[in-house]
This record gives sequence, structure tokens and C-alpha cells, in this order.
Amino acid sequence: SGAKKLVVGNWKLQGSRSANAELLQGLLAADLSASAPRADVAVCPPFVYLAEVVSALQGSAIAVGSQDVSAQGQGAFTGEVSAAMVRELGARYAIVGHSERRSYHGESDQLVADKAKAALSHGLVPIVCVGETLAERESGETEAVVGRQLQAVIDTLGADLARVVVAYEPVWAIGTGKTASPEQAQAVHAFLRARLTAAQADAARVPLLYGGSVKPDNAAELFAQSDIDGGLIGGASLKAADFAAIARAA
Ligand code: G2H
Repeated sequence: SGAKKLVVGNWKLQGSRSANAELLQGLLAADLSASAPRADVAVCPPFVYLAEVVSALQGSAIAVGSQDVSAQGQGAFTGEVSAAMVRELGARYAIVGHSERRSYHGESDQLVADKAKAALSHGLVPIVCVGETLAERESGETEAVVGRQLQAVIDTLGADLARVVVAYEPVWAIGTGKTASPEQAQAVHAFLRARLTAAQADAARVPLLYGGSVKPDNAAELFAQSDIDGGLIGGASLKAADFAAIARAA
């Protein structure tokens, strides 16, 4: 579509203070607001680095997000990090429901929706991830699965639905080097757009990101699809040159 794209880096469980400093220095040197004017850019480091990353990016156009957030506000929830805490550190986004959280940490559709609600209520923009496994795709269940994942968010957020970002990440394409073809991705994005719009007219403009092995050499054709509004980038977000090239492909 013609609007500005959103390109988000998901660092996952990677980084160190020195590696982060080098990566951020590379991103700042790439001067993305000038060299990638069609992309809004954000990076999502592990929680413990949020403050330092926000501070390093102060004054730049690069926003910061967390990779998860608690559904709880506060209390006896050892190990959790609240949306208010993430927001206080200066983050703008919170990824919720990444497939790695759904599969390795057993996060349900409802928990993911509750996390999105907690994020929104503290001024964070949730990036809600949905996506099917290979077995689900092969048995023709892709739309049923992503539809079910999205429905929990629709039911839980009500009138706030239009304030989220949705990322479609086919599980079989995550970190595997297999990318959905632009046509495969577009078909699911069109389905998600239709579902969002049917739920609420305003939600037609919810940014829909594609994630799963996005690289400099496939980003442009993905971003050219009419319902792909940007990307959620894992591996390729750890190299400044690659992440900058993806932002420039917007
Ligand atoms: C999917 C994606 C980023 P990668 O998880 O969220 O990772 O680009 O490494 O497939």
C-alpha cells in the first residue's frame, strides 16, 4: 500500500551491551530517517537493555519496543515485567504472542489478547503476532488458525482494536530461511484485513506486518503487496547493514 511502512527488529534472546552499542551505532550511521524515509523503524531488545537502547537512540527516529509484556498490572508475579514499566522506560511498542512465546511458554490466544490490552492501557502499541504451523498450513487450516488467534484480540479489545499492529508470521518461515512467497503472505494479510474491517471499520487501517526470514533481497517484493504494511525482522535485524537495507526497501 502507499502509506508509510513499519519495520520492526526483534532481537530475540541475543545481544550484549557491547554488541548492542555496535549495532545501534551502525543503525544511527545509516541515518534511516533520510535514507529510508518511507519506513518507521523500531527495535525490540531484551527487557534488560530497554533503558540503555532508548537512551542510545534518543533524538533519532528509531523507536523501541519490548518483546513481550505481562498481562498483569502489578503484584506477586515473579519474573514478569509490566506494561507500565516498559512504557516508563520510553518504549513505544510491545510484541505480544510471538510464536516462540505461544509454543515454548504455552501462551494461549486469550493470554496474548490480555497482554495486548495491558500494553494499550499503558500507552504501548501492541504488535500482536499470529501464524500457522506447517502442519496447519498443509491441512488447509491457515485461515482458521490465524482467524482464531485474531478473534481473541477482537473480542478482548473492543473499541481499541484499531490501535494495534498485527504481525503475520507463519511458524514454518521463522528463522528457517523459508519465506512465504509474496502471494502466500498477501493472501493471509488480505484475510486478516477483512476480518479486522468486519469487526470494526476503523481497524481497516491496522498496520499488518509480515515476519519470517525477511532479508534485504526479499523485502521489497513483500512490501510491494497491497496488504503488507511492513515487516517484523528477526535474524536480519542483528546486522545494521541488513536491517537498514530492509528499511530502505520499504
Ligand atoms: C520471526 C522473525 C522475527 P526471522 O520470528 O519475529 O524472525 O526473521 O529470524 O525469521
